[in-house]
Amino acid sequence: MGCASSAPDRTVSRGSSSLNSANEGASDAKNLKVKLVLLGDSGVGKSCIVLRFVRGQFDPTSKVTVGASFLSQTIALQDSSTVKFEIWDTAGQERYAALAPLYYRGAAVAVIVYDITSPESFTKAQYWVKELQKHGSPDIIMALVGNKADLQERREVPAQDGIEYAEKNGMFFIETSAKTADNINQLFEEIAKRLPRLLPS
Ligand SMILES: Nc1nc2c(ncn2[C@@H]2O[C@H](COP(=O)(O)OP(=O)(O)OP(=O)(O)O)[C@@H](O)[C@H]2O)c(=O)[nH]1
Ligand SMILES: [Mg+2]
Repeated sequence: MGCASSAPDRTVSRGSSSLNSANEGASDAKNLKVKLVLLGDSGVGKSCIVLRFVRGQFDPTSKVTVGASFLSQTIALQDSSTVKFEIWDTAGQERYAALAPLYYRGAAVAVIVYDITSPESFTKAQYWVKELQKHGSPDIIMALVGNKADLQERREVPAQDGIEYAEKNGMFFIETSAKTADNINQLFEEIAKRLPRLLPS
């Protein structure tokens, strides 16, 4: 079973406040809805990151994503506002590369993932950053994610390389592990904090 396998579209609230279901369909000042796309080489762990975030699970036996898969998750922030992430988890295999614009077009957030044990995947992440700079929304929020941080002994991409590349490109940087859950919620919480807020009417 792959990490994205048949995970249902679920809404879960975290933190002290509960969801106001009447507001789920639309964005307002307190309840944002954002389109988020994950991009990156095949095997870096995109689907596992989503599965960990949405269902709190990790599946070590993985199937590649075909085309893309969609899940959503709502988080409650400390100020009692909520953010509903509508997540497009794209397929990293080269044969699906031409489909990517269908998913990143109109996305408010792009999460670009590499594997800290794979320099090739770091190069591929830089390709996606450039592609989004050329063809993504001009105000897109980009996060650079070094995943598989649990595999320290096999690390080939120094954290400093990720930090520097992200800084140069105005991105937020974090290292995660979908396996241990390290920094997975923090990734989405940090993104939520960076979203432009609608002014209350
Ligand atoms: N050790 C470790 N393995 C991970 C981690 N995240 C994912 N994996 C493993 O990496 C493999 C690929 O994970 P996926 O999430 O399917 O990769 P993907 O980026 O979605 O790949 P595509 O769908 O082909 O684009 C699986 O065997 C996972 O179990 C992690 O944080 N640590
Ligand atoms: Mg996948």
